[in-house]
Amino acid sequence: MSVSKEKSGSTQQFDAVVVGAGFAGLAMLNRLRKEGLSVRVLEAGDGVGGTWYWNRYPGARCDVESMEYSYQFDEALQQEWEWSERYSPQPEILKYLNHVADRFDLRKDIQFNTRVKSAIFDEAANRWTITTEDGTSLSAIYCIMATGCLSAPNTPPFKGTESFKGEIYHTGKWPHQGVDFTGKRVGVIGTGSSAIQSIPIIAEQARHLTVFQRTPNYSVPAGNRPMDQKLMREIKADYKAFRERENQTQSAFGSRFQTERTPILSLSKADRDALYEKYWQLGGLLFLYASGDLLLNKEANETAAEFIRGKIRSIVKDPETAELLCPYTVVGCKRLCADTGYYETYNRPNVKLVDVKSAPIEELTPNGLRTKDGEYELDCIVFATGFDAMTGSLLRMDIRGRKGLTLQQKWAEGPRTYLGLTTVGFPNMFIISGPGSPSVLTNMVPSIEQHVNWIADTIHDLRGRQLKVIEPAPEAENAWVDHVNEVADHTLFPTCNSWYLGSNIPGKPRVFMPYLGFPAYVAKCNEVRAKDYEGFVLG
Ligand code: N01
Repeated sequence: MSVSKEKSGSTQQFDAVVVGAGFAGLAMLNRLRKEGLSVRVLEAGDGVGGTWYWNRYPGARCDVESMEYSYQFDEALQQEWEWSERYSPQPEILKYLNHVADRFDLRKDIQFNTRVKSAIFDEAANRWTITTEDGTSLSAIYCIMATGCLSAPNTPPFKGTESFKGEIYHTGKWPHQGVDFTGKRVGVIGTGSSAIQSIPIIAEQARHLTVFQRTPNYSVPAGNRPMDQKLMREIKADYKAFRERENQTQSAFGSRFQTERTPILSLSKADRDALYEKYWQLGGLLFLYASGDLLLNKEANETAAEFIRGKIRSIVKDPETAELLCPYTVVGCKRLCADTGYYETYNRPNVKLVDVKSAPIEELTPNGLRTKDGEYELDCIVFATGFDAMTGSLLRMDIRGRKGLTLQQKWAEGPRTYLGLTTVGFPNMFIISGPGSPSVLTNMVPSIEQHVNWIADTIHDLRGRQLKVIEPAPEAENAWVDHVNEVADHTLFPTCNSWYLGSNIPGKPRVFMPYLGFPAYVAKCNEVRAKDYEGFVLG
């Protein structure tokens, strides 16, 4: 251990400080400990879990299959853990992460209820000073941001919010004791993944539910069911090879199903619809595997869009509501949603859909919410309004690199990174699943583990060679940012408004943030290391 955990003045010294104790922070702590580093993890919540700690809204569930959405760093762990459903519900994922924290004795190095206020690089000492909101300071050689891609909730500042006499909730900050909507008139603002998962369950409980929709989203049935025990045994019998096959897919999931190769437009309408029906029945995000050109060719995409609109019209009985629920955007351009009974919910007599595109929300009132068209009386309002994605959690802290440069200044025109892991001017700072890495376009757990391993291997190499600093070179960063954009520009992703582009947050620069293609990305990261950290300056 090169630097001990002793106190120097009031500043505790560590080799590494990790911010966040979700999937990323826990894996990072475990790996760095094995490397012999002294590590402190700082976590704002009072428990581990990150996303799965905060997002406890009714119906919260992962829409990557359970056998794929788990750690692979420990064979015994992946053999012993039993998932109960095809897609894990939030409480089970949180239980799993608590199990991991206990099994690897991680809690002793995690400081809970601790929100990081600032991280400032000291050029003379080549160390980071991390200060928490309660005024505690920690010093570390490496500062690792495991702050998550979707962890800074977006709460639109509606006029009159403070005047509303009922309760307000945000899906991303859900009360831990749960919420009982029985007998209540509930309003949900938003129709993204969080809303689409929670609406069917809230509707069952509430006296009345009003959904305020600005933009309809495409949703496919998740096809959730109890875990297929035979499949679980088969995967566990050969987990390593299974994980390797997963890593060869573009999004690090779904290797049991190959993307169809036939261009969708070469098929007759009847054959296309049969193919879409097959993927509709398969369930979940696999729908996008129905054709290789869905996100490349607008005309091809439109055939999928029309298929889903047909489904909506056949499920929702009231034609006006059905039409309002039909999106006319590119399927998958915004994150595709997976649901359990979402469209069916609009057939309930206690559910009403309100279009706030044509008549926007004007204000919250003491008794409810007013749109341009009228007032809705409500006892509770659920903000399912999403997140300041990918950069929000980083930019809400005061992060300063060389010469006092703030990350806000550095990223004023949008995030700039090398490999999504590092950024020029901020030496020895690593970002897990940062902008410019595959992150949100992949199965997050293997993506996180790939970053954790790359960072830990890099720190291992630096220590072995007694090097103190790693920082990307400006040319490498510029070339990487260009490459991320170039890859995205070959697809339909930049053609619509989505949080991938930051366009859900007023004033946020419009930049496509994730990198498309997991295998190519992993190959690039490996190549950079093999070429003695090509694109980095070591010192
Ligand atoms: O957030 P969102 P989310 N007035 O940004 C609306 C992941 N996730 O929390 O589209 C009125 O998708 C906004 O409308 P519009 C997943 O990656 C995963 O649902 O901007 N409406 C939109 O409808 C997902 O993509 C899982 O016009 C306003 C909604 O709020 C990501 O998290 C589960 C508004 C926000 O939708 C985010 O999903 C849940 C305003 N002023 C989430 N502002 C699983 O794995 C915003 N909206 C299953």
